[in-house]
This record gives sequence, structure tokens and C-alpha cells, in this order.
Amino acid sequence: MIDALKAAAADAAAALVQDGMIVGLGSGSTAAFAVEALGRRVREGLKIAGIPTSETTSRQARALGIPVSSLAEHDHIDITIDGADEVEEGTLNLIKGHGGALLREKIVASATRNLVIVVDPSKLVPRLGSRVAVPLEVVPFGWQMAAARLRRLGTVPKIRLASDDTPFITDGGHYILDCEFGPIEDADKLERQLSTLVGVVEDGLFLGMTSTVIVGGESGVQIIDRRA
Ligand code: A5P
Repeated sequence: MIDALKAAAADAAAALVQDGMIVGLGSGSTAAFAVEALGRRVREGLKIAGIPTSETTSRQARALGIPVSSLAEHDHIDITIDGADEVEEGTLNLIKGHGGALLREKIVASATRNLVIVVDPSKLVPRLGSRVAVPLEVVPFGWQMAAARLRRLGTVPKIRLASDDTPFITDGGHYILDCEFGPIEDADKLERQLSTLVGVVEDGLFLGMTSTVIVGGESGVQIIDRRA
């Protein structure tokens, strides 16, 4: 059932893509439905260039026949369709990165004119941090120093492990520290604090970036526009 809700949101987002657009291709299970939908549209004749946010998405896009490009060829992206781990109702601020692709996702989002987030209703929260930890991508060298500084900010960082119990390695060759903060009162302040920590490459707070959230619901899709 949850897959049907994700697919409905993803289909609605893919319908926003028009001929000639440069399209950011998100990562995670919901974004994968959007890539699938775009693949169908490309087979029907849609002309786009896709910029993937992970190696997994890149492989999926190529397999579906979506032309894959990069930020070396394009200095902006018209639309990006991506998932999220939490969407804060009201602000549309996000926590992302539970799939481990947050750094590339944030680079792509920052180059994007229209960031469209596709989710099922379980992702909507009144306050960021209510349900999930904030993932941080960190340099492996001396990551324990970053972890110690994070503890001073009131969290207990957990290094993310792969299935063989070794540290999970991102596409950029980094580790991930999952940091629970509980409901975050002031996400801008927290992001400023995280961004000054040596060894932290990027955090999973996506603030002020979302244009539209599309929620797949049992009675249809709901479109929430930030400018509305
Ligand atoms: C990938 O790093 C993430 O940011 C995903 O976009 C996020 O985890 C949502 O994934 P699902 O759609 O699989 O829940």
C-alpha cells in the first residue's frame, strides 16, 4: 500500500517535467518511482537530461534509457524530484540522507530552480527531528573528533554501519553519523552550528530549498506549494 502512495506522488511529480528540461534525479525508494515514471515518458518521446544524486540512481536511469548528464555540462537544473525522511509542515524544511546520498542530493538541490519532494504521509511532521535523526556526512579521517564535538551539542552520534558491520561508505567516500536531536526548535541555528564543525562535509537539514511537496494519500495526491 505504501508503495502505491509513493508511486502516486512520484507519477504526479514526473508529470511536471517538460521537454528540454534538465532534471535532478533523487535517491531512495520514493524517488526511484519518479525515475521509473520519467523512464516511461522518455520512451514515449520526452527529451530531458537527468542529473542523478547517487550511483544507484545513475544506474537506474541509464537502464531505463534516460540520458544522464552532470553539473559539468549544466550550470542549473530546472526541476529535481527527490524524496525525504521528514518534511516539516508549514516550512517544508526537510531531513534527508537516510539513504546515504545527502551530499550529492544537497549539491543537486542547491543548483535547482524547482525542488519537488515526493513522500507518503508518514513523512510529514510538525517539527523536524520528531521521528528521525539528522544524518551528517563526515570525513573518515578523525571522525571521532567530529563525534566528540557533536556530543557537546547535545546529541549522541551513531556511526552508520553497512550490513557487514563496517562503516557505511557514501558515494563520496565518507562516513555517516546519525545524530538524534529530538524535535528541533531552531533548525537554522543548528545548521549553522553543524556547518562549523571540522570534518563534517554536509548535514541532512535541507532548509528553505523545497518548492513543492507532493504527498501520496489514500484519497489522492496532495500538492503543497511553498509559495502558496
Ligand atoms: C537518500 O539519501 C534520502 O535523502 C532519501 O531521499 C530519503 O531517505 C527518502 O527515502 P525513501 O523515499 O526511501 O523513504
